[in-house]
Amino acid sequence: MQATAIAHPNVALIKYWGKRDVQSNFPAVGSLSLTLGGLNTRTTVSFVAGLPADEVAINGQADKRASVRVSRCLDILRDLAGVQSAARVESTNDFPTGAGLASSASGYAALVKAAAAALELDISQQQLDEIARMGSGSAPRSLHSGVVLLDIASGGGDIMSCQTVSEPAAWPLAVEVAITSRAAKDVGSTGGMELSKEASPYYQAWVDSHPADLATGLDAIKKHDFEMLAEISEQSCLKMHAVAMSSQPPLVYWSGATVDCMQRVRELRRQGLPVFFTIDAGPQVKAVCLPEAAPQVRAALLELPGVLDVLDSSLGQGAWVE
Ligand code: 2P0
Repeated sequence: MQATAIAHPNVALIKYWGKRDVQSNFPAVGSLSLTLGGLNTRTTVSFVAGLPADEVAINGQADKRASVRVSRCLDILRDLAGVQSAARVESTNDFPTGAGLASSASGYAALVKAAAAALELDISQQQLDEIARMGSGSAPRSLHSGVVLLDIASGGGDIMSCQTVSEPAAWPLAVEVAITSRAAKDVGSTGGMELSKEASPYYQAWVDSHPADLATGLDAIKKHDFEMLAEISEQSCLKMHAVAMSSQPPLVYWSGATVDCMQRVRELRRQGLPVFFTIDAGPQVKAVCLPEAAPQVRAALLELPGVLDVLDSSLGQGAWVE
């Protein structure tokens, strides 16, 4: 009744921001993401007879806040398996946790993968994607390799699909992650999304214009058109942050160093280097580039004051059982 799984975090190029339904954690928009090989979450789940309640430790620290969502995912899996035992969950990340690096995505992907294996459950990928989504809206994407599309049915009905649209070898991309802070963020994604939905005058425009952005992103991936992907990805990122910033109270996830990185990346692209930026709910900047440009991008970001480190990543595989 024990298994270990490894999952990579992911970064969305066409962003998810906002929930159609909070209870089922169903997203208001789809998303297109890259699974980030080289960054790892490793999670062991052990179902222990007689344990009074689920216990969760992240990087060796008991985490009571994560426990509610973890138990929500485990309850569904326990019901399917007809098992009642509580579980001990131990998860470690080899990258900064809770600072806009999608640790919740890789965390819940590894959790459901490990728990399903520990329970020897024979369930479909679709079911696993949906259970991972109950933990974190971006988690199903980390169950899949390369470039991943999380699509939702338009017009009601909580139907989603999540699949690889381009395998890592089909169009290799590199991601240089500029770390500008190691602190956990003040407002998490869930709170930020709810605030944006309630209090940003731009929220509905974001939702309404999203399907066209997703279609353009997909088209760019299919055509291997880097410039097209760069333009639509930067626009989706800036739209998402405009929605967050226009909430009341405003949500600003950036630091001065975040803006410096964005400017530097745009300057590099103007000079002909195939690179663009994207930023999630935190101050780190992800520079997406063609692999041959990665060393130059990395060196340029490391030169900026305020950049503490640059992590190397390339497209990786979906979560797997160790
Ligand atoms: C994304 N983010 O598409 C967007 C962009 C952050 C900014 O998905 O509330 O931690 O758990 O469903 O999955 C992060 O959101 O949020 C996220 P919940 P999650 O990558």
